[in-house]
Amino acid sequence: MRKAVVERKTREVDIRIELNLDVREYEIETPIPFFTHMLETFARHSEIGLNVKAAGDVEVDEHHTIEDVAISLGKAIRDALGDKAGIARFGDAIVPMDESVAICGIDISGRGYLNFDGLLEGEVGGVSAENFIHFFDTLCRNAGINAYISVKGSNLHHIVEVCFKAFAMALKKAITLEGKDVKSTKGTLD
Ligand SMILES: [Mn+2]
Repeated sequence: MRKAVVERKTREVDIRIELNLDVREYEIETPIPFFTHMLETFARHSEIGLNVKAAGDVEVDEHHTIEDVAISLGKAIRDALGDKAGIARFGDAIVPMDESVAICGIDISGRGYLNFDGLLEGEVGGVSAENFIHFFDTLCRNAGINAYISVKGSNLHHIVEVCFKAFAMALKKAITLEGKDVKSTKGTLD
């Protein structure tokens, strides 16, 4: 089974994530409603089974909670993928959302790197939008995913949400099982 459980308790956060790449149910609880909305969007469009229970020191600000969910989610994806045998490895998506559009390409290479092209400035749902670039960067580094995200638009809610949709749809393709071998001339994706 391609699944993982990650728990992360620090002085700033208390997070538990259960992830199953091969079921579709999700339940997300965080103290930041807009972030919950984004994680639900991610789960829905990646079709990854995801149970997130996150508490954090949002009285400081939202940064720690968003960052540590990204660390935990990234580790859970990496754990659940195991040796990555049989996965498509690459995935892509071009997703419009009203006036906004995002392009995402993913390579589950084992090497975490985010190439983000776009402007996320301002506040949405009480969250500074730059936290979402940090979210994707932290997620990619902990999951061993190389992602390119390009986004433009004028409504910040749409701009952030369409990034989550495009990332999720590209990841859905990349984790799809299509064979038995590790898709690399090196013979490994670690
Ligand atoms: Mn929305």
